[in-house]
Amino acid sequence: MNSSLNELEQAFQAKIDAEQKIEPKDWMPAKYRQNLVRQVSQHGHSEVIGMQPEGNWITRAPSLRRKAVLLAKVQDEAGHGLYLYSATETLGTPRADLIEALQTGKAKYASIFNYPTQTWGDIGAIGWLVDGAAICNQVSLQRTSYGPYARSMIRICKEESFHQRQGYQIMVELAKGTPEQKQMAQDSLNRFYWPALMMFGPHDSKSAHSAQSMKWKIKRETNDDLRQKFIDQTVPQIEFLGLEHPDKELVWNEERGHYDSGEIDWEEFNSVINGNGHCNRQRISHHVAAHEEGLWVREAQHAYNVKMKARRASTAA
Ligand code: BYC
Repeated sequence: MNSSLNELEQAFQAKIDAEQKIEPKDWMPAKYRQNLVRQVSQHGHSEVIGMQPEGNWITRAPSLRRKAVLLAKVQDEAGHGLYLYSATETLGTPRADLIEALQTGKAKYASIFNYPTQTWGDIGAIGWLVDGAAICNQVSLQRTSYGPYARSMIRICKEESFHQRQGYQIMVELAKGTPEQKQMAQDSLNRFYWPALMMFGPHDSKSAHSAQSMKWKIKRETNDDLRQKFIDQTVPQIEFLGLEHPDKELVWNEERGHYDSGEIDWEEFNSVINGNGHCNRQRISHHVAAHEEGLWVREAQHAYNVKMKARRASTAA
């Protein structure tokens, strides 16, 4: 490595160690940029693809109020996708490249969204567990080293808190309802609990990116630490609902001050992230169809931009 590059890298790391934010025009190592583009764009894809399982229930929500609330939540997810794509674009990767990577399977999105939403209870479980897991992770990402990503997280976390409450409220109503409703809540908890734990990624010892991402403070807490936080906070929530915990091996460990838990089915995790989940193909083909349907909007926006640019040039001349 030549000495000037070495010096730049040292100065970069010193800035990170001093908790200063890295901004778009600052010098950064190519691998820092690449790793951020990967994580932030995949985060954005998760928000956008995550609209599908919930969007599936907008017309079937049990009341007008529930429809309005769910519609607002799904629209928020679209907004999160936009902030995150914009943050990624500040790193020099155009939106079209990000979309292409998603649609061709080069970029991943959270595995949880490849599970189908079969009942209204699943909408409660997603809000409570999926948004809950997302908040656990994203609260720590508010302190991520890249400025635009950190700032987007602050607003996203506020909205996710509302999402989590709406999901838990659905669960409370079902769990305190008729025996059939309570059973629906239990089934949704059973189906979404383990996939929610998978949202935190592989164990630290198996995580390809964690060590470098922690050093660069792209990630502020490890996959296992965040997962543990989520496991611990979910136990009293399940108790309050009066539901059975899906993890039969869960036990309080006095010495650690945390719950010990059963093992995740990593074979299932790997199979889903490699494209073989229940809904992977459906999610992508739906995204491709929606993107093609929206082509006229992008063309109209482009034509308008060209026209406005020409008008500004002629006024300036
Ligand atoms: N699903 O080295 P690792 C939401 C991949 S959406 C799929 O530990 P890293 C919401 C990982 O990408 C919130 N893939 O990676 C929206 C990597 O693959 P590549 C989503 C996963 O990045 C709508 C490989 O496995 N939140 O709230 O250090 C409705 C090795 O993993 C998963 C975020 O995206 C997974 N679960 O750590 C409702 C948070 N886990 O890229 C709600 C931001 C791992 O080498 N992201 N992989 O091909 C992160 O914090 C980190 O990227 C992760 C993974 C903790 C997810």
